Amino acid sequence: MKNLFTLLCWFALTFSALANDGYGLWLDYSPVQNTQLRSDLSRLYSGFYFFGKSPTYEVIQKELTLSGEKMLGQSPVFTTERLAQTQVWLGTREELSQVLSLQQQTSLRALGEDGFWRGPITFQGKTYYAIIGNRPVGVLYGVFDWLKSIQTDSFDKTAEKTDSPKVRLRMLNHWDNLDRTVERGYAGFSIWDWHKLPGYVDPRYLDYARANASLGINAVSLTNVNANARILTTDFMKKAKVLADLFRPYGIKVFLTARFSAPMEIGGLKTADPLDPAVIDFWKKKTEEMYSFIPDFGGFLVKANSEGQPGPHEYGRNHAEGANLLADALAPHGGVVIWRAFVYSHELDEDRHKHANLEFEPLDGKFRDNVILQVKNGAIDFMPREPFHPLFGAMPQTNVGMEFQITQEYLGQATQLVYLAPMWEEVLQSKTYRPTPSSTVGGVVDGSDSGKKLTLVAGVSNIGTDRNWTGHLMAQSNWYAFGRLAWDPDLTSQTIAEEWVKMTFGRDPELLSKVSGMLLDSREAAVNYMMPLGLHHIMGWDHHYGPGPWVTGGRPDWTAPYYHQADSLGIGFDRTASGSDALGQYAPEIVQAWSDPQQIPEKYLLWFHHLPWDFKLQSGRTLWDEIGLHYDAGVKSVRQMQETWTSVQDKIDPERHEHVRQLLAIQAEEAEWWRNACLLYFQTFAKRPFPAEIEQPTGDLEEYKSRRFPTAPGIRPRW
Ligand code: BDP
Repeated sequence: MKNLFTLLCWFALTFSALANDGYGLWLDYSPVQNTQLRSDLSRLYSGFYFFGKSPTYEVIQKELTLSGEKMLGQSPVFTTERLAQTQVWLGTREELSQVLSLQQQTSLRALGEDGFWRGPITFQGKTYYAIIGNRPVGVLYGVFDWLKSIQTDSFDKTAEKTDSPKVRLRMLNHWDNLDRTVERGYAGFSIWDWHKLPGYVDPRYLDYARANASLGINAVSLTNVNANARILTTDFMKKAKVLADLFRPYGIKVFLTARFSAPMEIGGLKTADPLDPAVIDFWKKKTEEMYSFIPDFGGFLVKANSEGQPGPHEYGRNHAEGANLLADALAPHGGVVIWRAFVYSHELDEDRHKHANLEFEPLDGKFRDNVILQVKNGAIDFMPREPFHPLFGAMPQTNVGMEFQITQEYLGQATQLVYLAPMWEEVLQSKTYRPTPSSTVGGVVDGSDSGKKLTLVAGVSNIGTDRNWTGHLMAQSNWYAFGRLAWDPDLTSQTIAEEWVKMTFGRDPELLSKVSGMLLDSREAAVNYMMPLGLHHIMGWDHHYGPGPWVTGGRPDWTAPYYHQADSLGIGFDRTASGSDALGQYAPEIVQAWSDPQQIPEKYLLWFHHLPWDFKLQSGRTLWDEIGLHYDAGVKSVRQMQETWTSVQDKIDPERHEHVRQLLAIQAEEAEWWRNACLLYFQTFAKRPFPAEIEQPTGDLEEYKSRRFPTAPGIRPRW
């Protein structure tokens, strides 16, 4: 008996040592196997010298300690002696000025405040490896980049590397409520434990900051855009201050969401009119108080006059007047207002697609310089595929930032593997033709086409209290990809996928090509089994889980038939000049090409056109048949993903493999559910048989319609 107990303990210990629950993200630092590299690194880790002092350098020391122990089984040596024992030099351009040539200093300066240089420097006959930034945080970014090069097998000690972000604010938006529920959160509860703050500081906050800094994310908004004014009370400012202090050495600034009616809710005023002197004074004082706690506070993120949130319209004022009120309060402190363009009226719009442009374009030039308009990637709402939002390129005198959704509200939530970088890449690379004929969304957003300096890429976070942070382990790749694209919107989804796979699962070539292949195919698979050929907004009511093309009731623009418009003649939303003319909000080049159903990319077909079921597509097949083929192809792609995953079983630790295996099985069922339910429903209009080559949809449409998910996660709070 005793022996059995000992054996069980041994097993438990051994397997817990092997177990990998994904907590370490892409920063798990697997051991370096290559002997030459090991010996080079071992030498480098034997002598780090910092040219200055900074809390950020302490962060770097911790990261070097962790990485040294995990990659080499060796603790780094931090020397106080600059020359003899030293192998690696770390510091800012200014700190290293005595050892850098003027030319080196000039080229470093050109990299901007977050840029870095790393490479060999020869000084008095000895070569050092140096990592230099213009600020300590640039050094931190350089160190993370160096560690990444080791983890992705691309470190060359003789090569120089420079990099700097193309976007100024690289920001996560948490939709976290003060009671720790997370709107559209699928990974547990909020990691911000407001109740225990400021007294208790969860160590997880630091791992969160590390992960963000490793990607160059430099701003976080902590609270839900459907905001609670309480966050602006003194008690909560004290709590937010603790987080801001923790994040500062990692180069991360804290933002908070501001509820427009806060002057009434916590200020005791009778109005929140942006032109009222008492309201102006409230915001001025509130902002001053905020800066007394957080001297580098980033600013406010605001959702106003959208989906029931209060805003300037209540007082007959426009969005610019609302935004400028807060901008003026923040300006003396260097803060920024991020004003969301996700608006649609309380009354039914003729086409919700048009609303933001109708409301914001006339305000171009009216916003203060410290306002950024944060625009979702598409005009409806984070659908699996949307054409880019027509506001990009349409407001040349305004700072226009991007809002992506990392949390997979409409893309499988936490039960589906959907790598989102291909979607973001597609949007960023879309041609806007404005402000210049060669402009792209990415160019408008990063300022290269718009000429703007105050640039922003924001992503709605998918982070929660689950051990693996993101619910689905593979959704870590979306946090990773978001950060990388915010740093450089020109990166490809493939490059990013390969980096992430190497850093997460290791460098085995077969594993790399198979798992990155799965990631890269996954988004198109989801589009196919959910909303192919430009279909959109046909998901389940409210929780948005699963199919719901039949959903009616409430506001028409919250229902599915409003968007798919299926009838006995055909399907799709006519947004051309003969319909709502939302298409007319794009540049003439796009209007011309997309007005023609034969010329528009088929992926956007039903987004802009209502077409007969027998309309012929490029394949020569009818629209009805192609819809069926797309749904079926989506299901088959998921099954392929399952097979691929099985084939790499011996290359991945059992815990993470099994986690993903189970979720892929759920995904396969959900994909079939989407296909069957949507095709059976659309068939009631099309009245045609399914194409013979697809797996024939099974199940009972009435049963699909009757499914209810009252406990689905992430449901929005009721106003
Ligand atoms: C929608 C979400 C809702 C958010 C809203 C927003 O369903 O929960 O509040 O976006 O972005 O996609 O404000």
